[in-house]
Amino acid sequence: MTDLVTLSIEDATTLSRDILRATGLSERQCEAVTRVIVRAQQDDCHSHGLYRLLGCVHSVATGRINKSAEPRVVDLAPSIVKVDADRGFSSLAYEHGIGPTLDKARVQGMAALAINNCHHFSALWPEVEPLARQGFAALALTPSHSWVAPAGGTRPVFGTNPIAFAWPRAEADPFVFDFATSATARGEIELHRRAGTDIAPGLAVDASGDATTDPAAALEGAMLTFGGHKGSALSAMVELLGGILIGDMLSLESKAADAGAGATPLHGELIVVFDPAVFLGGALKDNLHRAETLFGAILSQGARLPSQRRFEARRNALRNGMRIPRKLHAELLQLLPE
Ligand code: NDP
Ligand code: PYC
Repeated sequence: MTDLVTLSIEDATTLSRDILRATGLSERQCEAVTRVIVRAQQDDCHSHGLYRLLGCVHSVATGRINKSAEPRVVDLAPSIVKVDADRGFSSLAYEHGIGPTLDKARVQGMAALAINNCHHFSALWPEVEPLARQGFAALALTPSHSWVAPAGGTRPVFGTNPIAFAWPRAEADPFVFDFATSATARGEIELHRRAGTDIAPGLAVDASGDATTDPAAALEGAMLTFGGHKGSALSAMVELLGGILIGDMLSLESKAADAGAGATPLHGELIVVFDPAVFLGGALKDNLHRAETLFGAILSQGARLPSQRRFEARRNALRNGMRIPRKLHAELLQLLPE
């Protein structure tokens, strides 16, 4: 017996939907959350794939998630859409707000979607990659709970604060990156704790501020930013743009509001969409072609583009299904109704 179980995309979708339904979450939230979870799993993003169902179920059980949340879309300005997620998961709020945001970007050349009051747990690339496939460039960022120390410090201030970016390519998968501004996502450290394996050096300090490779000590202490002061400054930027600018919580405030419940963070998210067709008009094609020169210069020396691994994993999952640890599968089955 292997330690892995293979699931088809249909199996994974049904499993996720049934688990979420059993929590009492509205059908529309179950569907929206399932879409991002299955997309992450099929791209081999284990930290934000089916594993996240454990966190979602726990979060609903804490009573902090609004199970019947109805996102409210507000046309705030010629280039700004705001969505109040009504304390539901971010995924449904994103789905409500992105259409009107794209409409504005097509007219103004750029537009922002500010999501407020959402519980956020997902990878960000599922929010920007589809936009690049429609010809837009897009940037997304969101705070989380304060788990990360600033460069030079040892006490948590920042969230793991991911930034995702996508750029359209006419004849290839879009250029997409998506990473935490911490040295690794917290979910990756949690997976090490579950597997009983050490984390790499340089990712975290323990509660006394000493370097650690013990995942449990790292989760109790503070994670570190990537690239020292550079990741630290980017993380602060995420707090300012994805928190203060849109009138929502900082990661420090989200963590305080959670009061130890362990629910997914409650805060805001900012997505900025650019329409190259408006910026470039008749020169669009030539300029997008120049971007290909850049990608070619990267690839021609044996380097890879971000998301290349994901796209390959996705093609493989579509052919052969996705593999998850047997232990996780057993835990997930336990969450299904009798
Ligand atoms: P990783 O360090 O695993 O990957 C970051 C990015 O770098 C990916 O786009 C990846 O592409 C790319 N990449 C990795 N190796 C290379 C390479 N050798 N050459 C070129 N590109 C490369 O990400 P993190 O651990 O920082 O984050 C994982 C996920 O966690 C993200 O999806 C993020 O959105 C999510 N997250 C969500 C949070 C939230 O609050 N909602 C908080 C923090 C993280 P590829 O995938 O193809 O390897
Ligand atoms: O993995 O750091 C993380 C994370 C935080 C919120 C969702 N994912």
